[in-house]
Parts: sequence; C-alpha cells; structure tokens
Amino acid sequence: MANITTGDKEFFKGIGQIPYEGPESNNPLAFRWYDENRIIGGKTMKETLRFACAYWHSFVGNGSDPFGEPTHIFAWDAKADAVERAKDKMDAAFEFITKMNLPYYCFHDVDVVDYGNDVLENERRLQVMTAYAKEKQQAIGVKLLWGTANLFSHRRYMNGASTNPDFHVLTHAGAQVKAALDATIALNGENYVFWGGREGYMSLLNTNMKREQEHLARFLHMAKDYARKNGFKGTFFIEPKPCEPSKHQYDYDAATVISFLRQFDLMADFKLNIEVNHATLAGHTFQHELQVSADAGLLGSIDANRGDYQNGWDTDQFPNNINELTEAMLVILEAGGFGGGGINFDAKIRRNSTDPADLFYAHIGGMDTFARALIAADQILKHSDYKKIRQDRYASFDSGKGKDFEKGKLNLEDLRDLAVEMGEPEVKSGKQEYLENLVNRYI
Ligand code: XLS
Ligand code: NI
Ligand code: NI
Repeated sequence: MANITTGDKEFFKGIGQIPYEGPESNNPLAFRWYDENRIIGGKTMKETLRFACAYWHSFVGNGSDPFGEPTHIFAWDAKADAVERAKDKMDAAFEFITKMNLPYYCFHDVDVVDYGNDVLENERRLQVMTAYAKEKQQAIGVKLLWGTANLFSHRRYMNGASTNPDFHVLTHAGAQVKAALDATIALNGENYVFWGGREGYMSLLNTNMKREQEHLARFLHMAKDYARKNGFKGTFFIEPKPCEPSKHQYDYDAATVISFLRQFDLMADFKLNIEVNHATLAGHTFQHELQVSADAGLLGSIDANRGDYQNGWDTDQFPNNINELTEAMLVILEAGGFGGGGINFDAKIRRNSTDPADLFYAHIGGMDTFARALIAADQILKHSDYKKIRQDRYASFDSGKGKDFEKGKLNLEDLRDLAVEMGEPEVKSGKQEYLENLVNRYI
C-alpha cells in the first residue's frame, strides 16, 4: 500500500502510519496482534479478516445524541459547497484508511456527499464523488467492500422505503438505490448491502404486513436485476436487525431473513451481513447468528461492533471482547471464511472521545482483538479436541440404527421397538465447562 502524504491537507496531524510492533509493545498507536502478512491457516491475516472502515461512523457521525449537540467538530466539514465539503471528507477518510492500513471501506450514498431533495442533483453529486473516489482507490490500493443507500434518515422514509404504504415514496427509494448501485459498480465494489432501516412497522393497526413484505421482495428483485444487467458480479447482503428505528423490522434476525430469501426466490444472489449488536438486540449471541447463516450457506460478511450489557439499544461500540470474538472466529473459520464479505467496523467512538487519535485507538483495538481471536481459533481447531468432542457427541448416528434414522430408513414404530430393546440410555455429559475452559486456554 502506498504511503500517502497529504501535505497541507493532512487532517490527522502528528499521527503517522500505524506499524505492527508485536505483543510486547507499549505503543498505543501500534498493532500488537494484527500483522497483515502473518500466515494463519494458510492465508495472511489481511486476506482472512478483510477489514473495512465504515464511512458513516468514522467521518460523518458527530457525537450528537437525543440529548445533545455534536461534540465532534470536523475540519473536513467546513466548506459551504456540498461537493467541496465531500472532497475534503474523502481526503480525510483516505488519509485515515491509509494510515491504518485498512484494505477496504464501506459507505452509504449520503455519507459520501450530502443529499438534498432534487434527484438529478443528488445523482450528479454522487457521480462527481464516485470519480473522485475512483482515483483515490487506484492511487492508494484501497477497495470498496460494499456500498449501500441510506433509505432511513430522510423524513420521506418515516413510514419505510420499499415497504412504504405510499408508492410515490417507493419511487424515491428506487432512484436512490439505482444511483448507489451505479456508484458501487463504478468503484468495483465487491458487495452491496441492504439494511432495512425503517422496513418494518411502528404499529400493526395501520400496517398491511403481507403487502409490505411482498413490496420489499419485489424491490430487491428489481435492484438485483438492474445490477446484474449492468455487470455487477458481487453479492447482495441483507443485514438483519430486530428493531430500532422501527418497533419491528422485517429483517428481524438471520433465521427470519433466510426464510424470506427462500420464500421470495432470492437465495442465489443474497447472503447475510451479521452485526454483533443486532444479534444481541434480537436476543441471540453473535455466534448464534453466524452459525444460522453458515448452516444455510449464506454467511456473507459481518458488521463488527459490540453492545452494552446494561443498555438495550444499538450502541455500536468498538469490539474488544476476545472471548466472544474467538467463539465467533471458530464459526467463521469452520464455515470456510466469509462469503465475499469481510469485517466492517460498524462502530463509533463515544460522544466524549474527542481527540483525533481516538478513532485510531478504536480501530487498532478492534483489529488487534480480531487478530488475536483468529490466532486462538486457528489453534483451537488445529491442536485441541474441540472438534472431536462435538463429533463424538453424535457418534450414535454414525452407524447402525442411528445412521438408518438419518437416512430415513426408520419409522416411528421402529423407534418404539428400539427403545424397548435398548432400555434406558446412560446419561452423557455435555462438557460445557470443559469447552469453555478450553477456549480460554488458547486465548
Ligand atoms: C444500523 C446498521 C447500518 C447498516 C448500514 O443499525 O447497522 O449501519 O450497517 O446501513
Ligand atoms: Ni450495520
Ligand atoms: Ni447497527
């Protein structure tokens, strides 16, 4: 990756390229575990982890919350003209991405450049910025992991976008997705994401759920057909989330989304983008959502963050839980890695994290935690009896009558006769604590 020198325009002054210094280092602006060229399981860490920077949290989110004004005042937000301002922001973004050695980035259309109410003008702005991004990607060697359209912030989308009861609103969602797909394709984006921001309902009293879900499916087919027609070879991802901002969102969790994709014949083109904090909001663990997706062959990508044990909303904190991520990496590695995606940091620094270095600490911590989890998971899979214990647990289905059952050769009367013949089964331990200790031993 080329070393960027931004001269006068340097936004993160005093912070250089973040080096790998190893676990003994005390330098807070160095990697201790993420060594991009280190080979783990036959691939470099860079190839396996495929880290991406999220444009929205890192360069747009200004620290404001429902109770307070912005706390992050960005130097790249100063200019009056929308496109000039967007160029400054993009300079800052690529400076950061380069200094962090992040191979990928992700964006919503409105993160890249502010949108107004004029479709034609919005298209023009995004096209100008797409050309600008293309040059930067080529100069620096950074790639677009995925693009997406923000169909939830504008007031017109308050009742949903493709599930809006008003067709007029739906047309605007179509215009926005078309432009975002054009940008993604022009930038060789490897995937395209649909997170159903307000695709759901606030009250069933005013909602025809069946009709809205059919509209969502029709809309996704249209987007897919348009992208394929225009040469897009990547994967579409749906990002499940149970609620927030809607009371109930149609893409509730992985199992719900998989059933939706199956019902509406979208399985061939779509996979899932699993977000940690969305999993916990749905009452699942991150690992559970990954496993459900992997079992369906639909594990595409992840949005890395973490929630808060006390708060019941999407706090989008940077990941730092090695234990949780080691268990997650076990699922990801056993699934054979990501289906075209990677690890996007859909995470934001806190409202009161106001030093320019804070964004670096946050990403360094997240990348190091994932790297450490990858190393531990790889060791567990290679050197422990973790896989064998799980396999042995099902040994009674590997031969004899158990195998016949799996093959569909038995009926209910056969089960009854076998129960009589074999008598009471012996109790067998699930060894949960043993396995929990095993995971910790490798961390
Ligand atoms: C919000 C989502 C969003 C998507 C992209 O909760 O995580 O950030 O990842 O639209
Ligand atoms: Ni997300
Ligand atoms: Ni989220």
